[in-house]
Amino acid sequence: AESLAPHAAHDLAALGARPAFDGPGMAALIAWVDEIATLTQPDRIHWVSGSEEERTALLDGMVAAGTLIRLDPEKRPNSFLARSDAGDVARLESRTFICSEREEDAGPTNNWAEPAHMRETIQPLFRGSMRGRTLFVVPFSMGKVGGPLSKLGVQITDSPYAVASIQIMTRVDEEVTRLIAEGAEWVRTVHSVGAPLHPDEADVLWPCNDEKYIVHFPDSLEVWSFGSGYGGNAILAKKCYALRIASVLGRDQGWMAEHMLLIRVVDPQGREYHVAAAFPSACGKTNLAMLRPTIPGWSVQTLGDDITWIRPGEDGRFHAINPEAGFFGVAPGTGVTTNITAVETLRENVLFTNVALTDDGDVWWEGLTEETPAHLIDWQGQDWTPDSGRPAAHPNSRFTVSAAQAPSISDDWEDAVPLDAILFGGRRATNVPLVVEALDWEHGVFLGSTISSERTAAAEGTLGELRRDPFAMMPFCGYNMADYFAHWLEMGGTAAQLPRIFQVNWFRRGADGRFLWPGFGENSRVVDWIIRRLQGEAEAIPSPIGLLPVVDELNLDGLDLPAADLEELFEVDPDSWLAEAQLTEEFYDTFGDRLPAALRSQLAALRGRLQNA
Ligand code: GTP
Ligand code: SPV
Ligand code: MN
Repeated sequence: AESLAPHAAHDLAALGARPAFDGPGMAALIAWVDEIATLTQPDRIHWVSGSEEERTALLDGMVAAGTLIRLDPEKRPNSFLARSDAGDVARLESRTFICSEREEDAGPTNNWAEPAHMRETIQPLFRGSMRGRTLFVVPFSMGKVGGPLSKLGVQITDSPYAVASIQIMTRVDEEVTRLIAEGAEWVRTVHSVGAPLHPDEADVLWPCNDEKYIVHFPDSLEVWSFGSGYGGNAILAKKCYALRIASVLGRDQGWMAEHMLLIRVVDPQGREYHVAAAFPSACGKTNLAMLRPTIPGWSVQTLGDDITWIRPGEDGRFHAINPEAGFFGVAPGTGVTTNITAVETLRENVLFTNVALTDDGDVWWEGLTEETPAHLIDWQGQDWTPDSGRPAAHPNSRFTVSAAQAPSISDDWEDAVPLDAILFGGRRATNVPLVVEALDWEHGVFLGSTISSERTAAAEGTLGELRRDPFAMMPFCGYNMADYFAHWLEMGGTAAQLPRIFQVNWFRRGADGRFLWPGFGENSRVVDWIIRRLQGEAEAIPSPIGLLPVVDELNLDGLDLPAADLEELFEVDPDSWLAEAQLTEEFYDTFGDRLPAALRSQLAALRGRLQNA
């Protein structure tokens, strides 16, 4: 392996020449790269082409450097394990900033700093930050290259791990550079791990910096990220661009960028429906996107697992795409019994981060198999046995894999689909029933605005604590959330046939603390009811919080669900809902006058219904 190192490095260095495209946009791109290189002082500049040869050289180079561990090719072909620094394992909301010109445009839920001031703060950090490293220029397309709903961007990064990840998560293609050269619009994103190397200084396996900034300038369509190499902090096309920046573009241009999975549901008669669902981080999007129904006759095809862009079409319907090209999914809990589709997707060509390594050169995480291996190397590279008293994989350990590789992926997954239903959900141990249908669009927007969820490992913070996460967009909305609510209300007037809105909760618990609903594949029973509602074939009964299934309308054939559990799953307790309404009012108050009046009316109407219940 040692003799491979210089060879691989040479191969990579031999690639990476600047593509020779002409056109009005090329000079601006070159000038921007020059400007960032002057600031960050890299040793080399590599223009990423996206070729196979380049990808192989990049991965080989990281294996040689120790950044990646190559898994046993017999067990997991062309797959790799990365271990991050223990202080760099998740998104950092406290270090994430929306630097709009005016503070009120960022709103009370975002960290804000005056743009000029923020530029002054981060410039010194980026100054010389790429010394001893390679600056990669990565052109990417969100949505298929040249597609009608697609958008372009370029990420500059000094992290080869980020390059390898972006290649899976987006379409990295020289064709993007050609379009930019021709004058297409693009978003500028800059990323540095913030760990310059002095000559002769040995690199660490996961370079990063204690000081971290994830900064968005929505007015100039720029993202600057410093100090972290992990996930959404480093793959800037994902949460930073496709949600925070894109949500601002959507507000201004009349479309929506949402934290939603996207699926096609096929009913037993072969009729197709498209469903998008917004659940907060680590609350089941990837799992629902890969749903394998347990009820006969139904099937689900995957279109996307995290982000959906939605536009009103000329046919009076909303049309949706998944702008991503891969899945950056939570590993723990992904197993043969919970998400067999994901397990099959992960057979080869996977970049794993912070999972455990088995003694035979494969990966493992909690929940992958029922049996726990007797010995592992844990996510921090330490010996691990089942009595170590700590998880072997980090709770936010992840897999990065191409979407096309999922056995459930639909043949036309890169094309836009008309949207039939939107689901909102979260992790709620109490109060929220298994499924409830909104009365209309405005009530649905109200439901979305009230989503709360128990905190997960996907971001820093205390696990389990209940927090507000409206539309699952709290950490991802690039502008004032009150304006975002207003945008949703307005979008309701832009289509003749709006998607119907539902709220779901797979996570309600009994008094003894166990989940009342089996979840995963059994969620198809809820999807079945939702689709039959769209068809006008299932009945619902009004409740103070919305429309509930008439219980014998829910297909529970073959499910061993105690009657008491079923009842508890749909219980609506007026007192605890009134207490929740109080919390909603307090949350709404944080937006002051900017909160749309329609939402206050919805809250008043809810209280009225609860008081009469
Ligand atoms: P991000 O990628 O962080 O946005 O998360 P996600 O919304 O895609 O969540 P994911 O599907 O990865 O699920 C997160 C965790 O919830 C995993 O540990 C899953 O096993 C668990 N989970 C998903 N669906 C269900 C369900 O229906 N019931 C229960 N009990 N757990 C679930
Ligand atoms: C999430 O936290 O919602 C993720 C992971 O999907 S990250 O891309 O890191 O934001
Ligand atoms: Mn996910």
